[in-house]
Amino acid sequence: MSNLEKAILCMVDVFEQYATKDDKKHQLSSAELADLMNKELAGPEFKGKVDTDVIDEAISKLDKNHDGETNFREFSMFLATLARGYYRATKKGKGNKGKPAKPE
Ligand SMILES: [Ca+2]
Repeated sequence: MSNLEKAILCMVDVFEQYATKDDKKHQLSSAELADLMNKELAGPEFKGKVDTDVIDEAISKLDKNHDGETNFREFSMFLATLARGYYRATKKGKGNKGKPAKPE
């Protein structure tokens, strides 16, 4: 399997791993999301590169339909925002780190 295919499968697997911990199997509750963030998005290799503003922005956009739960659609957009933040931090150097993500 290609790296990109693996990445897509990983996104789905991680979502399911955390979303199925309570009765709502297709939604991440705030507790499940906090657990996911603490265990899956706290490594120094990632956190050191992506500006906390980008992470905060991604979290604030998470619950698009304001039902207190994160569905896969919302989760995938959250990951896209983080991926963009990581890309910008890696490709454009420190000078651009503090700026919010803009459409490209
Ligand atoms: Ca759930």
